[in-house]
Amino acid sequence: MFSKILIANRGEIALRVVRACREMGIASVAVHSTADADAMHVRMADEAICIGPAPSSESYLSVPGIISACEITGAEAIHPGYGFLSENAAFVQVVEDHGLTFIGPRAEHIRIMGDKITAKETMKALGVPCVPGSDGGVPDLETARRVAEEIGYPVIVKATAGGGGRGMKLARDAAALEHAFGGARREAKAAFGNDEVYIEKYLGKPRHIEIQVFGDGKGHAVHLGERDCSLQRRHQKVLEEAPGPSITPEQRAEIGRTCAEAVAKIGYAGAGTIEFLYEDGEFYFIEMNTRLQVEHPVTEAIFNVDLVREQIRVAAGEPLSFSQDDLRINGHAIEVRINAEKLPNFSPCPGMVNTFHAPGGLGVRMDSALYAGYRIPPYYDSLVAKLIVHGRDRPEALSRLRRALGELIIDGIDTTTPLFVDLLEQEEIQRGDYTIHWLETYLANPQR
Ligand code: MV4
Repeated sequence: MFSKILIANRGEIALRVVRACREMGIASVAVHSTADADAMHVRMADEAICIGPAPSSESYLSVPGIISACEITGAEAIHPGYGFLSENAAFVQVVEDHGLTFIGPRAEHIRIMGDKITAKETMKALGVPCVPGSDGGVPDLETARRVAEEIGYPVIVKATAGGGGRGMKLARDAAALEHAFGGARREAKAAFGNDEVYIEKYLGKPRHIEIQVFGDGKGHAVHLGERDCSLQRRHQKVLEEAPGPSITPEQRAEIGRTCAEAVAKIGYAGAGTIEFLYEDGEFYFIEMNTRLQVEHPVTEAIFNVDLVREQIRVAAGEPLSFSQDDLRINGHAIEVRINAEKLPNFSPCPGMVNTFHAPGGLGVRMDSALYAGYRIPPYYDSLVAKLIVHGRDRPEALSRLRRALGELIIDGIDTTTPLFVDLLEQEEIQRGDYTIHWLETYLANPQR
């Protein structure tokens, strides 16, 4: 096992990794920008090193800064958290070239899943159900027309270097295809420097269901069920829950086994998330994320596992501490993302937090790096807290969420908290009856 781990991240996720390290008897090293000298992850870690100025590009994304910090402190492994360098295959290569261990999958697997066409080809070959579409890239409009006629309209044109919704264009009919194809290419070229695109059948009212998988890097893997992450605004998740309200135990077992077998076959190491669109009882693969996700705590809650501890164990060459048969779902969990944003426009709202009180009690978890007197810097992501509730069933989790939101106090800045109080009153939320489009439709029609 490692004696010291460097955490190449900030905020609540850096704190999350510090906590896992401490419970495992591993020393932790925080890195930070000059803007984060007073941040909680710096205070909570055993050691801290400043690696650059406020902009992420010169600090949290600085490969020389992070490698140097490992050399100075004697850290043997790097936990990347999410975002920043967590899905950067070139970084993983540099880490390994310096005799350090990356706590995550191999560079090869990050590379495969980072290219959406190779990800889809790989998953299809491994028996994972995919959205009908082009086999690989679509080089020209003529090919695009042929593919679209074959699969039928509406179709969606996507950038192979994309993900998270950028470089995506919908074509409702043949007349709209030329514009969509050209637009997707241009956007992809501008955003990613790569204009390769592919085409899929457009699904009109799906849910976003993602399967949590975990591989030991030696050909064994398990799944930890699904999360329903359909409640999103502009491709930013807002609320996530597990298990998915629409998924039956039989469906879970089948798609879960398919996913676990797929990642086992490629020798995948560590945590991974296989994203699906789910419509009319069918799963359609869209993308795979090769990192720990923001919403991992809902899975931790219902399976009673520590996913960060498992990441560290696997990276150190140890076996997973559970088998598929050990994994049983207990109850229901919901996470809401508390962002430092002003409603109704979700405009960033950094600044001084005067009062901070985290809710607590049975079934309540708050992952946050906030404290009273902390000034939220304007340079980074606006996520400031994740409130995760766990109950014996979904209604209990919902009432616990309502109760916990009532206890939360964040004074001095605006947050997205009032949105969740509103959402809990909506029938569709109470019933778990929502698609990927529900939230934006709700927000576009001011209530009451
Ligand atoms: C789709 C789709 C409908 N049909 N693909 C958006 C981000 C990227 N991860 C994939 N996305 C979508 N792909 C097909 N074939 C609709 C979306 C989509 C979406 C997906 C998940 C969560 C929220 C979404 C919001 C708008 C569009």
